[in-house]
Amino acid sequence: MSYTCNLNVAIHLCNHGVSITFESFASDSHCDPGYLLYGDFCYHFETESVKNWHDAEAHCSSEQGHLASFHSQEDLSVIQASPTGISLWMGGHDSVTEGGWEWTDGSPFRYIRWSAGNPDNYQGEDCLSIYINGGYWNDDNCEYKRGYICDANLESNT
Ligand SMILES: [Ca+2]
Ligand SMILES: [Ca+2]
Repeated sequence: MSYTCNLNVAIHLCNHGVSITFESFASDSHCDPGYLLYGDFCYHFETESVKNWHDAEAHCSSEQGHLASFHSQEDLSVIQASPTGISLWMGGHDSVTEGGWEWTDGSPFRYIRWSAGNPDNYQGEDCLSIYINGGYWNDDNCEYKRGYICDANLESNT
């Protein structure tokens, strides 16, 4: 397996052939260890250990955050990756009301970037994953074990 890692990427983000580059980030002095500051949020990309969606959210919560929510194309620009074909969990789900998507952090679910044909609720998919090659979203099987993206806002870290 060959790794392609940008020099400004923390080394723990580079595995499974994944290259995740933070386009621009300032000092991460306001973020907890393992988190990188981007915009108003601290992000942690976990690609080394995989969990089902609920366990991933539980892990992010244990670090005073949530699975990540995204609200604009600009937000999503935190993720710049080479083609990899992996999907990571984000905080969106429609497990309360089918088709009623919400973010685990309680922020409004307005911006969407579904991949073509999704959400399709295939066999009852209720959890949102982002396909790193392209950044499009899929409603996905919550029981699949995937890497995930946590975010935590700055306020909760100060
Ligand atoms: Ca669904
Ligand atoms: Ca789907």
